Amino acid sequence: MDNGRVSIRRECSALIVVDMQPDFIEGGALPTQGGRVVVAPIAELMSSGYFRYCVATQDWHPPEHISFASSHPGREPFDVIELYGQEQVLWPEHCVQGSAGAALHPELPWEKAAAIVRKGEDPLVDSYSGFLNNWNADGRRPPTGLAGYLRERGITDLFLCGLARDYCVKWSAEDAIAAGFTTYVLWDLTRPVDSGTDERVRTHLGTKGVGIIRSEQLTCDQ
Ligand code: VGL
Ligand code: ZN
Repeated sequence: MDNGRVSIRRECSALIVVDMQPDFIEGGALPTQGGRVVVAPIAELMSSGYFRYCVATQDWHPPEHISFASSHPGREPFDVIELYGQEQVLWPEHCVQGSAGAALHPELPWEKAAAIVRKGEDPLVDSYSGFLNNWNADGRRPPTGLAGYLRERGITDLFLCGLARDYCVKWSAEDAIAAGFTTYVLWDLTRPVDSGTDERVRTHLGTKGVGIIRSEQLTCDQ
């Protein structure tokens, strides 16, 4: 599959554009490595007509969100703490609701998006995945409703791109597979916060059954 063509079944396929927001691009509050590079090719894919739907996710935190290091006195960004019995990375303040860094990236054709799913709005719960929040105080991961939205529209195949490869794309892909979708990550259209994790992320997703492909492999028959 790695070198071959991947044929998109348009009628049952959606492109999921994860967190394409200025804060995750160079110059932003929580930049990925090379995020700038994926903007133009993602714009092209959104406009390609290859997918029945494009759906976007948008990281959307209130000020003083629990994932911010600044909300934990004495902590620094990228410290790891335990929160509700799980590991929580503490982040620089990013994607604060209404800020320029939280906007959908101005160079992408958002008029093509059928839906935009905001996540991370609960002040006390982080959310990497577009499908499920991270763990809450009750040890649950509340759904965003995205799986139901896609399922009700007859979508079975998902193609993920966007930022960040090692957090929101990775978690979204895992939850998509667990929810029963045939799931691909367009690896070249993602970029990580920490590129040191690339091989681990790729292997982990592959083990879960996620197809790791390059955008140049895509063909659309219909
Ligand atoms: C993300 C860390 C914190 C992401 C969001 O979009 O990957 N990473 N919030
Ligand atoms: Zn966030």
